[in-house]
Amino acid sequence: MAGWPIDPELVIQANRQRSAELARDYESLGERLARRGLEIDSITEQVTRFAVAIPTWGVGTGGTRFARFPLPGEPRDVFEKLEDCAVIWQLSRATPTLSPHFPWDAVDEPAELRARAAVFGLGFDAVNSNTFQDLPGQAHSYKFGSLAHTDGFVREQAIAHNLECIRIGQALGSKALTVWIADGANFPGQQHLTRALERYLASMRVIYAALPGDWRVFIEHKLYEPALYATVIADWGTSYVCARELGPKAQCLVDLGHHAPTTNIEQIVARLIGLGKLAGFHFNDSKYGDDDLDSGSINPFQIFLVMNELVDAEVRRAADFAPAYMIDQSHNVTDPIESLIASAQNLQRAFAQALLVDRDALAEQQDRNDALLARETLMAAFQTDVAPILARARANKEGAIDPIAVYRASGYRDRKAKERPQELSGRSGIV
Ligand code: PSV
Ligand code: MN
Repeated sequence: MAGWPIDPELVIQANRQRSAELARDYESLGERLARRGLEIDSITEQVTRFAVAIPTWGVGTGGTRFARFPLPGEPRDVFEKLEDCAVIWQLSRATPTLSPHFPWDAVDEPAELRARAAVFGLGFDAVNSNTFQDLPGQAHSYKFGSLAHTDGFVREQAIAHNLECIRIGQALGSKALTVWIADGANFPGQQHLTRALERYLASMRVIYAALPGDWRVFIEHKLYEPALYATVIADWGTSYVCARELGPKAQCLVDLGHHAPTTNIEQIVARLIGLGKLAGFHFNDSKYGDDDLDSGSINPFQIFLVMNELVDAEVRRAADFAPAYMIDQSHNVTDPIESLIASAQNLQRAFAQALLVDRDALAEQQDRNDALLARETLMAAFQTDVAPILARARANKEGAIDPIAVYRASGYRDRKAKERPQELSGRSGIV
């Protein structure tokens, strides 16, 4: 494609150097998989089709509530974010869409943004609304909530923003709105727990009614933060009840970081699939809370178990199953482009491993209550090194066999550091 941010010749040359080694590794893995009755090219073909959306906010350096350490050359507006996303897409070939956030990504002409993205072959996944912070000139504050606020004027303002997001999303070619609200209470007694949810639902009904026919709304739950005592949409149960109340176009989005550390997330995923209400994911990884660490960097087994449920649902053609895959991470100490490439790869790896699960054997072992062998069947898939499949999938689409190496060799970050002089802002926090 003309206009790639990284010279395609660099990718071709780097791939040439690695192609003989990859061919040997691929052949050897193919032989081993064949012994298990698996055809490697068909797995590669399925992996080639794996796609996950990049969050536009993810390409800027993240931070904690203590500090943010900006990286030279980080994007200053959504057009520069788009360029960074194009690098990730060019090298990984697994990230063909962006998930934008408004008003952070506000532009005068959304159609222009769409056209600029299309130059790289990029499209738009779910649009995310933001009623969790105040912006200059805003009439009403979200300090005490938005869609569930006690004051009807605040709720109206928050509803209007979501309707605006739908309008922008339509211009971008998106088909879904993700609604995460920070509403909740910091102290027992601060909020009437039942009425807060009723107010939320009443607001969401207005938003739901404005959805175009082929759109969905994704309800994103979160256990805590910034509300530290009780969050209005705290868990998948509340999210499910709201989605059911609203109707078929409302589904539940699972952000992996939005649960207590010991929660069995793959079971939640299985429940939502069974109920026909799984909207999709915000993938990330965590150790303690909503850490927003790189997908697969802490608990790759959990991601594999989630993918296992997803592949299982796909294989048995579960009803109302069309999950949207997005990443939602905060990159505090790495180059976000590298982190997002590695994360997309880790998700693709878990997907490939899940494709290797011997589902007939597993079903039979489960029916016989053979706990040990059932576990071994899953582990055989998880413990397979699928790196040659991932590399081949990328190379087949003119991506890089070793994307991080090509990215580093390209000098992209240094170039951007010169082109995008740093803005001195004291901002901290997640974006
Ligand atoms: C909240 O923690 C969240 O996961 C929501 O998806 C927000 O929109 C996103 O992070 C962006 O910061
Ligand atoms: Mn999220």
